Amino acid sequence: MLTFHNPAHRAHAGRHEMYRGRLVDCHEVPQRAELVVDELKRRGFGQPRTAPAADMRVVESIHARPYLDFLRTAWAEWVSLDPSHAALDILPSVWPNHGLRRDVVPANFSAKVGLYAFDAGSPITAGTWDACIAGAACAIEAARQVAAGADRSALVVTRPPGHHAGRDFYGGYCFVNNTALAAQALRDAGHARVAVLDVDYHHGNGTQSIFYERADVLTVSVHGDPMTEYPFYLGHASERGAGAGEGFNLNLPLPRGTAFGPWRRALEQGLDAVARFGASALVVALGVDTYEGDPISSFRLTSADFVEVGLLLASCRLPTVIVLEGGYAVADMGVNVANVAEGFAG
Ligand code: SP5
Ligand code: ZN
Repeated sequence: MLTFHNPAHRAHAGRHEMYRGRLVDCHEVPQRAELVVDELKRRGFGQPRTAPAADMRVVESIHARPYLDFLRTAWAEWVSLDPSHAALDILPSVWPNHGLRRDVVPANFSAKVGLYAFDAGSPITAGTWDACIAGAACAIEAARQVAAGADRSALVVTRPPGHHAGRDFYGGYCFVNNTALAAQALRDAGHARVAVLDVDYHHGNGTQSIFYERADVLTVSVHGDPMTEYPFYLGHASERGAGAGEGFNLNLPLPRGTAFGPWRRALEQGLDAVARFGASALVVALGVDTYEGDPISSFRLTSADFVEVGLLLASCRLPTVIVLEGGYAVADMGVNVANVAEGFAG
């Protein structure tokens, strides 16, 4: 298994996220990726690779240009409004919700933040763009290496995560959709049918929405039921795709408290769908926030279960790119991700 890591990830370091009327410490912290890289090295996966600069043609085929321009320039604009802003994160405070226009990009900075953000838990900081675009580069390069046959599989250790980010929106700690970029890069490298299997605790709403009307990329997500779990407004079983993409999205929501047995049966349903689709390559959105010790999630997978998750994913026997998404039990994160990698590599 090839491993990649994002050398710029530390540049994204949020201070606070809004939760129930308070600003609380961010869950999505730099140490998450550090501990994963450390554990992979300890287990003999070798020094992870880095990637050449992101191919912006791929990035612009997944994200809208005005949205990317906003992400790239947001910090400079924020600080230019008032130099004291340099000590603060960017968080939205107003949104174009029901009955308000989304088709005009306002000139006001706060209004732009609200246009592109869908929650108040995803701070933009001085280095957010640098971290995101370096992560995108890793995802694209991993896909290209796997498509070229350099190895059967690759693991991309990056942050911030990406699966909640859509064509022109961010949220859920995600800004640029690394998983979607890997899938698109596999398509561009000649794989006619690519499957995305999202095993993060949270529904991959961004990835679903990016590919919702496409028949060439199957999206499957096993996640906490959005009736009670973030991101709440997408991820129901009734969402099956639309237009040409009808039948090419599968959601497998599970109740709070789900243990490995029923979770595993849902994953097997997802794997069956990948096989029936006839994918020639697979992208796994790997969140380990399904872990019993996760502070913001409620499934009950153990560290040992993650070895079996890796085995199950490998049973597809497809060229596979695994992209790191969530997981907030920081101290156990390295072990959990490395367990998946070891289970996969056999
Ligand atoms: C990639 C990913 O896993 N994103 C998850 C985003 C979840 N954001 C909402 C979490 C609400 C956290 N609640 C804080 C509880 C403090 N006790
Ligand atoms: Zn998650």
